[in-house]
Amino acid sequence: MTDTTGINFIQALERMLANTKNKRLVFFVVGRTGWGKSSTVNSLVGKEVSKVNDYEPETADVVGFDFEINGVKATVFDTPGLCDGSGNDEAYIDLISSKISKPDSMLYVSRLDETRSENDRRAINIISNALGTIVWEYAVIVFTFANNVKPSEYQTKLSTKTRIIRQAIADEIGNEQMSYQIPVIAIDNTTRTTPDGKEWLGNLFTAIVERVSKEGTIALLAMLTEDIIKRANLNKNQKAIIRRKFVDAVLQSGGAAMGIGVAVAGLLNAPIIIGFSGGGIVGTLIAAWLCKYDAD
Ligand SMILES: Nc1nc2c(ncn2[C@@H]2O[C@H](COP(=O)(O)OP(=O)(O)OP(=O)(O)O)[C@@H](O)[C@H]2O)c(=O)[nH]1
Ligand SMILES: [Mg+2]
Repeated sequence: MTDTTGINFIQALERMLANTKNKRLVFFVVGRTGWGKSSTVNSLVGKEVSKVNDYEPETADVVGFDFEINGVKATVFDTPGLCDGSGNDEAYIDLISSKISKPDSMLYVSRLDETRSENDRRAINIISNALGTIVWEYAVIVFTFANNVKPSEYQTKLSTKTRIIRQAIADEIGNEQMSYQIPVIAIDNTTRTTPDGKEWLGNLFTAIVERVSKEGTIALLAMLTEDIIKRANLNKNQKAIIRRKFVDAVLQSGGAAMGIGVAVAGLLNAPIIIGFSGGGIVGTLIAAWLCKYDAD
């Protein structure tokens, strides 16, 4: 397909992806030991990339593990031992900042059924000191173990816990507005649904795409294979949010300079490139893009 400026859309996408080829997406998963960090990463990826522990680790560490989806390289940094009472916070702050410069996405994991907030406050303090308050811009708050809460108490517990965590972040960073913009997603790694009967995976994917750093957006979208999109069972609203983020990223990453800005902006509404059967990474990105048409 060729747009009005004569530049082939697929070629332009290929160029953009080539620009992000050397990009390694950095995810940072934070939360107390046993609260479901590794399980959450595995739920997202759809297979076991991070080891799920039924025991408590003894030493504080920051562990990075690498994986690749659809040719896009990523590293997930996990924080076993954070706030398990054994570590020295100063040392942990140094350790985190020595291993991670700037994550593209941060998942802040806490249990929905855990009401004490001292551990959260401590974790929030450590992260903010190690990576700077800017890290909250890329954050998604994830409440695990949602099904440990009774359906009748779910909404109340969710809003209470949301308020407590956002307030703890606001107190730490001195920025209420930034804190209250962080999306909160309740999940349960043992089932597809939360106590309100809704599927959670699509919400989590969408929130991560919404919050990922500008530099990481195209790479993250290129990771969204048809498989993942199907598994997440994205609804129309979620797809619209992802499309919006994609268009913004194209416009910001030089799409305008390539002359495809206007064409891409037009794609938000125009049904095009149906029937394109390219392979590889661009093909998959297009597949992701096309998912808008089954929702309209
Ligand atoms: N019911 C329920 N169990 C969960 C959930 N998430 C994780 N688990 C279980 O909780 C235990 C700990 O999960 P992990 O994913 O290893 O937790 P972690 O935060 O990575 O723990 P560390 O690596 O030790 O810091 C495992 O037995 C998981 O199966 C959840 O959402 N609901
Ligand atoms: Mg773990």
